This record gives sequence, structure tokens and C-alpha cells, in this order.
Amino acid sequence: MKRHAMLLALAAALAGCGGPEEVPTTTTGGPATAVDDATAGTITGAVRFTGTPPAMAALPLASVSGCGDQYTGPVSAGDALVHDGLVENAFVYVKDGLGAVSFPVPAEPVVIDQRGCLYHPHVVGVLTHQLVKFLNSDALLHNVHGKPANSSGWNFGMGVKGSERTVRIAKPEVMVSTRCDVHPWMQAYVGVLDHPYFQVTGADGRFALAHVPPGSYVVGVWHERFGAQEAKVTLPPHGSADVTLTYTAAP
Ligand SMILES: [Cu+2]
Repeated sequence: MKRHAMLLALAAALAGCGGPEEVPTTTTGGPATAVDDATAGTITGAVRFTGTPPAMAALPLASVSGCGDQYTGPVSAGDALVHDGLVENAFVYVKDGLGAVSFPVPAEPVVIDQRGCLYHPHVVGVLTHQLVKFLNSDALLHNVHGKPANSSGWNFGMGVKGSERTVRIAKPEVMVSTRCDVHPWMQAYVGVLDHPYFQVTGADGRFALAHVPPGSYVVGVWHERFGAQEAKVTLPPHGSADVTLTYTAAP
């Protein structure tokens, strides 16, 4: 082995044992997929709920010292938010049809704040290898415990107000749950994808996935109480397509 090759091998071995963490610059580690501005389009739509939405529990926050005083009234679990038939906090994403793609990993972290003994946001999407930053805005101990099925998990305590810890999730997964072992109602959901075509619905239940290459896709939606649905959509070149995903109340 030539000397420079030996040095490279040594450097690689060192990096593999306690050296600086090597983070891929793209979601799969492969070259970034080029999306043609001239032909890309937008998939828009809404997530609907037909029938009477299920009831939401009240959370036992009033009795928690350091959290209860942040609220003036009862706090809903917020896990079945439906407004005039439109679903909030649904995770909508391109589930199939993109083929093998890879996208630059955003430099900015996705922030999940622990505030008032709840996670804000409650449902969020990230790209593979993107930083997920947990903040603790409460002056008490939270334990952050994430259990991905496809990637390494995490489990650490955060006892200091203003502290932060970051994790990265290596493989796509809808959905990764992360929860607090101290306060069992504290749960956040992180949708992890190797492409940026996802969105969490707001109170209007709508979504818009922009800069999507033309093609035929399966659009999926995930909701913590209502489950998963999907719909097919064809996006013409430089066009738009609208799709409605509908949940129906249990009989
Ligand atoms: Cu907690």
C-alpha cells in the first residue's frame, strides 16, 4: 500500500471511531437530483373529515408544577383537530412515484420546543440527516425519548430551561414518535423523508407541495388518530394538480 493510501485508510478508520460525525450532504448520500424549474409543478389539496370527529381528552396539566401555571383553563390533547370538516396536523407527503431521488440536506434545523409540558409543533416533517433540535422552555425536567423503527433512537433528559439537544434521523419513516417519559401525554410525531415534498396541515386543512417534477404520484396522509389514507394524482409538466384526502368517522 502506498503511503498516501495508508494515510487515507488511517484517516477513515479514525473518523469511524470517535472522530467528527460525518453527515451526508444529501438525503441519501448520493448526488442531488436535479428538478427542472421549467417543468416542475405544484400538488395542492385538502384533508377532510366526514362525520362527527372523535372527542379529545383534557390533559392533566393543571397539577404539574411549572406547567399548570402556564394555562388559564383546561388543555385539550389536540389530537383530533377538525374545523368545519378540515383536518389540522395531518402529515401529507408524496408517498410513491418519485423513484430514486436525493436532495440537499437543509442546513437549518427543525425545532421542537418543549413548552408548557407540550411539544411545539406536535407534528412536523424533516429530511433524512437534517438536524432536529429539541429546546426546553420549561423550568423542569423533560426526558426526550425517540424510537424510530428504521434509524438509531435517542433518550436523554433535559433539566435546564433554555437547554437544547439535537438529533438526526438517517432513514425515511412515517411516522417517528418521540415522547417524554416524565409526562406521558407529551408526544410529538416526526415524519422523515428523503425528499422535501411534505407538509403538515394547519387549521385550514390545506397543503401545497411545490416544485414537484411532473409525473404520476401516490399522495399519502398520516394522522395520529385517523390513520393513513392515500390518493393517486397526475401532475402535468409545469402544471398543478389538486387532490382531496378524506377520513370518515367510525360508524
Ligand atoms: Cu416532560
